[in-house]
Amino acid sequence: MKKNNTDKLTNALLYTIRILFWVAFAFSLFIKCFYLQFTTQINTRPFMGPVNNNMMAAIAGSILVILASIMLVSNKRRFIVLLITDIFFSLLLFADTIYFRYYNNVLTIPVFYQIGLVGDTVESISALLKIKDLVFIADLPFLFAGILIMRKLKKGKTLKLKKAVKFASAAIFLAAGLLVVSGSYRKADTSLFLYDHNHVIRRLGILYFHCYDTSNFVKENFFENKTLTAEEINSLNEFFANNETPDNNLTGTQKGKNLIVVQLEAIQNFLINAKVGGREITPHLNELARNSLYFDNLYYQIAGGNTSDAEFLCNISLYPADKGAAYFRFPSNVYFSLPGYLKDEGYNCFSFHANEASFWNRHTMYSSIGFDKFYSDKDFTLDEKLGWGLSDMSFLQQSVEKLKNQQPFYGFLITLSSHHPYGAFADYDFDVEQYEGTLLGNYMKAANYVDKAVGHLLQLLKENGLYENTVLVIYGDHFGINRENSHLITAFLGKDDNTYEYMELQKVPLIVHSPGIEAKTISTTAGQIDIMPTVLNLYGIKTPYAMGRDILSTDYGYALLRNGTVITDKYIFINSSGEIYDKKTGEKLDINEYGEEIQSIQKYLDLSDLILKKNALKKLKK
Ligand code: GP9
Ligand code: MN
Repeated sequence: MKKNNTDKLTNALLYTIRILFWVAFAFSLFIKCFYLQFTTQINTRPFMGPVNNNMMAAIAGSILVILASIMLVSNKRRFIVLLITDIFFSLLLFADTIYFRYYNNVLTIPVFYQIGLVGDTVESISALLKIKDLVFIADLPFLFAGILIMRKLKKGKTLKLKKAVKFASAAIFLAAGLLVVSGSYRKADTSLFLYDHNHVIRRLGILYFHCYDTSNFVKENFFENKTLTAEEINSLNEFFANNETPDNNLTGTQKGKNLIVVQLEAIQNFLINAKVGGREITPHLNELARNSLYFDNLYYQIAGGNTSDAEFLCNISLYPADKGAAYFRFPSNVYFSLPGYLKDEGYNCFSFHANEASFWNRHTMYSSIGFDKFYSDKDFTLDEKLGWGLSDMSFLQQSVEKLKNQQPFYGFLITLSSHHPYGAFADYDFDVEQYEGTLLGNYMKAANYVDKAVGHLLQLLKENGLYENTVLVIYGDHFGINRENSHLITAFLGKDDNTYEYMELQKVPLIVHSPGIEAKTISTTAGQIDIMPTVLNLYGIKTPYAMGRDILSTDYGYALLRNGTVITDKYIFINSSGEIYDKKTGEKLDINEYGEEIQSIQKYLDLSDLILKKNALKKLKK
């Protein structure tokens, strides 16, 4: 009788401890996630608010899903698995937090591939630690004690959970978890997920993010056949063999000089030399264009990666990814990049952009392609705010300060002030006459401001003794006025609003300036993909794995856009409609005359996709 009572008591105690163990696991995991979300400032106070509530619900739902899967483990191992899972998440969330304090990003699977780089940069993890981080291990002594007590009470017996109970409870937890997470997903603003991992974490929590990152990685890496066939290798080798850069009269003339490449946000080519009310919109760029190599027939080739695609085209000379952003999908591929080539020549290579380092996954991509350091928003003093953040004027000033003692250098500078929708320039002092208060008017004002900033940059280079010894490359990343509103530009320019004129507006300026280079306007049709081979040839550096060409070494130009549209010196072929226009007159042409050439150019997209999806340059590398 007495023994029976003791057994009952022991069993009751055991059940209580088991339940407490589950609760402790779930609760402590929630607290750790919560701590991460706020200590990183991915989420901000007040704790209660629509975004934070939704994030917390998603974390709770994710924990329910984790609990459901552990319920399926055998009776014997279930609590040990719970303990191991707890340790796993403690380590992961702790590593995320430490990594975030340095990089403003949590860990992703591609980052694990570059862990060597991380090791080099994070000199001392201890400097990043905070006493509060003990929260990541605070529960462990209790869980260990729980395991020991349960062992003792069980005395070798295994208390069995009936199969039906086990599966039923797992199913209930799983259904509840998925319901909560999908509810949160529906409520979350997912529009920014494409640009920045931190937006995913802010809205759906760190656990959802790791699941999202893992599934993206698995999809990209395990469900795609990555083996290159002999035929694929041949077509790649053949393409690159035919794409070698010949020498021209400027080859090697800029060897040893510094390089500054400025990517201007949303600056289209029609702005160059355009006037409003008799005033030039971009007087500094116009003057610079007159004194430089000015490419006035260069098309932007961006796709789903927008600004980051322009960077990718310029620094890597491959086409952007077929969907999404190459910066997110293929950051750990082998690339032959502008910073990579210049690093081999002993250059110090830096990228500058006064926005969050995580935006477009820049931080991961930049370290992967060989920039020594990425100066992001945290590295700049926010002494003048304009639009999205630090003003271009101050950005360029601070960037030159950081660059000037690092010669020989390659500085890649991305401006930000002239980001759509240009409202920040509504009161800016530049008279746009009848366009005052309109989208186009504000865009012109923004362009005038960026132009002033470029003028300031030139002055800074002169003041700091860098002008003579630096090649300055300036180009626009993509359109500033979207398709829907492009009739505003054609009306301003006094042109018809039709497909041909719209296509002619999809050009960005490219200016290559060096006191040693004679000025010339080059109207060969080209794309952003051609920037790297063109610029590096000036340094005497060949680019055997670039898909672009040196614009100065060819007299027949073309630009292939990511949507399959092909523009050559002769025609503009619109892939979506099959229409073809004479490049100079806009008259319709007969597609049959050019079909074969168009198809052979369009194949380059397949080759570029092959390089990205199968990491082909790793295999071709001699
Ligand atoms: C963000 C900036 C703008 O950092 O480069 O990006 P966008 O919206 O133009 O792609
Ligand atoms: Mn942009």
